[in-house]
Amino acid sequence: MKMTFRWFGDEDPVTLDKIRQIPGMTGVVTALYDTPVGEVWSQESIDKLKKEINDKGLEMEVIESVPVHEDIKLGLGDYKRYIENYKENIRRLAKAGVKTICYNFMPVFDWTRSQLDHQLEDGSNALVYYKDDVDKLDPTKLALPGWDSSYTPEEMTQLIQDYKDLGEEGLWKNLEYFIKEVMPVAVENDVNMAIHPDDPPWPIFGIPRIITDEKNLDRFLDLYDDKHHGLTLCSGSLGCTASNDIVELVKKYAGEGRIHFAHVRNVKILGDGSFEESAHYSPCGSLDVFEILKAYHDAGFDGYLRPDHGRMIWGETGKPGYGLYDRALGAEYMLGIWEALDKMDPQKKIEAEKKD
Ligand code: DNO
Repeated sequence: MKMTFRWFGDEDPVTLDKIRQIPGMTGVVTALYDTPVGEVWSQESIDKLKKEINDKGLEMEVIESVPVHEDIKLGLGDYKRYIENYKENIRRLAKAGVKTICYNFMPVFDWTRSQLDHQLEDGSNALVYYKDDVDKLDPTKLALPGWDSSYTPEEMTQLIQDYKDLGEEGLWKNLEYFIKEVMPVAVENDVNMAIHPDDPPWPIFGIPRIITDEKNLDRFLDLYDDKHHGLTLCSGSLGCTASNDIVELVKKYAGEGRIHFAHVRNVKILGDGSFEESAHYSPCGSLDVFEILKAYHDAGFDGYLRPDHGRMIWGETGKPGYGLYDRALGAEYMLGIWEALDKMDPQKKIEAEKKD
C-alpha cells in the first residue's frame, strides 16, 4: 500500500512542504486544474507539475481526475473528439510515469452535499448530506467545489433535461462506448483506470447515477476484461448507505486485483438517506475502518490509498473536506493500523526474519 494525499496544486493552502512532513506520505494525487474539461493537457505542464512534486521528495503516480466531458457521457456533440483527447491524455500522463488515473462518470454533479461546514458537537465542522435539504435545492443555482461551474442556469437546465432523457441505460451505453475506446490505450501504456463511484450512490435531482452498488460495479467491470480496468473504491461514497457492505466489497474487488486506488473515509449513516462525514477513527462513524484496512491487507493490496475528506479542526479554514489536520490524522491512524497488520502477519514476519 502506498499512502498518498490529495493536493490541489499551487493554489492549495495545504502546500507540498506541509504534505511532505506527514510521516509515511509517498506522494500526492493531483491534476492540472487550468486546462478546460475535455482538452488535451500540455506535456510541458504535466512535466513541470511532476518536477515540482518530485523536487519535494514526493511522487506523482496518481492523477485525480482526468474529467470526462459531459458530451462523452451524453454521447452528443463533440464526444468523439473528446474521447481522442482523453486517449492522448492517458499517453502523455503515462510518459510522465503516472500509473493510475481516477475519473468518474457522474452526470453534471460530482459529489453532492447539503452543507459544507456543518458544526459537529465537538466544535469541528464537516460536510453533511441531509436528504430533506437536498430535495429543496435548485440544482441550476448550485455550485460546490469540484463541480464544473462554467454553466449558466439555462445551460444547466438543458443539461439536466438531456440526462433525464438519456436515462440509466443510455448512460450505461455511453460508458461502455467510452471504456471500449480508452481501455486499449490504457493497457498499451500500462495505466490503471480507476472509476470513482457516484457520491452519493443514488440518483439526485432526477438524473441517473449508475456506479452505485455491487451489482453495478460487477456490470461495470464486465465491460472490459483486463485488470487495468478497475476501481477507485471510495468507502465514504459507497458507504453512506448501509446496503453497501464496504468490507465485503473490498474483499471481493481487491481480491480480484481490480482496486487500484483506495479512498478511505468514515461516514455516519443517519438512516433516512442522510449522512454526516466523520473522522476516520472507526468509533466516530458507521464504518469499521480497521476491518476495511484489514480486508485490503489480507488481499495483498499494493495500490495507492489516500485519506479522503477530513473535518475542519483546530480553527483551520480552506477547501471543504480537504484541510490538512484531519486528513493527516486519518493518514497516521491508517498507517498505524497497516503497520500493526504487517507486524502481526505471520508470513511477513517469516520474510522479515529471513532478511535479517
Ligand atoms: C471528492 C472526490 C471526488 C473525486 C472525483 C473523481 O472529494 O472524491 O471529487 O475526486 O469524483 O473523479
